Amino acid sequence: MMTTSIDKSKSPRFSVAPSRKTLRHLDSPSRLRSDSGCSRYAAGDRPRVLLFVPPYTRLIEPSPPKSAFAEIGIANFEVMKRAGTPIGLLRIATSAIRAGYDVKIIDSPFFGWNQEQVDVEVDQGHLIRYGLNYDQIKSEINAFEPDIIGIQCNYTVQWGNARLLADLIKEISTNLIVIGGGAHCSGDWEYALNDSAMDVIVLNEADKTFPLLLDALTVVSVNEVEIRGGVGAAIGQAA
Ligand code: B12
Repeated sequence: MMTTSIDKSKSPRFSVAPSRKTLRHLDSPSRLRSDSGCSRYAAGDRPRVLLFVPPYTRLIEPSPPKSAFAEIGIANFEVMKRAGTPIGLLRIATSAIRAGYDVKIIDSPFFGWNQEQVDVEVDQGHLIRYGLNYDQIKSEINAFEPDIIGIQCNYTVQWGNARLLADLIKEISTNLIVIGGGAHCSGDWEYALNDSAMDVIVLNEADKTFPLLLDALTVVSVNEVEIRGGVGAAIGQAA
């Protein structure tokens, strides 16, 4: 029998590592306590959690002239729009609701399906951003008055949009805690955390971790954590 060994040092290490110093985040440390969430909990209200799929970007570019595509009448290549249920957010929302939180999901690409704007002109075509615009997102945030905001980033190509949304949220209020999660954040967590305004990144499946993290962010004393489920080190586990 033949065996083959794989030299892992030669495999590509995927990352969106910036070529400059990371921004972390303009020298302010992560916030690990939601003051408004703690006040809500202490007043007998449910802390509020808003979960976002950020607006998305897609590329539209002309087919190469004289190519087989052009010959059969396909003038443009377009990355299709993402349509689908954000299953990951539904799952963490369910566990957060069961743990006593008031949760709302905003699927920006879907809610603003017909809103498209040219984001960047590139060599041959352009990048289009679609979904809710930033004024609409701001109004949603102001209307719901969340304590904590979660951003899903499953696709590395959409990381720039997730990062922009985190900036927008911190512009609204630095007291809002921003949590990132999803496949991209899980795979490239170091840069997701150190080069964005996100306070916490949750790795991999978050069905159990997310409510524990919410408890840790809205708890006033360790005894209270014990009352809620006995997970004193939730922050450590989540980070
Ligand atoms: C289903 C799927 C799709 C579906 C999506 C349908 C939908 N309803 O959204 C379709 C077919 C459309 C799709 C398309 C693409 N996909 Co896809 N897809 C998947 C797949 C197989 C499963 C995703 C899923 O729903 N999982 C189930 C849910 C429950 O899990 P989840 O979303 O990961 O959520 C959990 C955690 O991540 C976390 N979590 C998620 N969000 C958040 C947010 C917060 C705040 C927190 C705390 C936690 C958290 O908690 C959740 C519960 O445990 C993954 C591979 C995988 N195994 O994950 C690839 C995957 C996400 N896809 C991938 C890619 C590349 C694509 C495409 C770009 C492919 C292409 N070239 O066109 C397109 C993009 C589509 C677009 N237009 O933008 C890559 C992304 C890699 C990367 N780093 O970019 C993956 C990881 C596959 C891979 N290994 O290559 N995809």
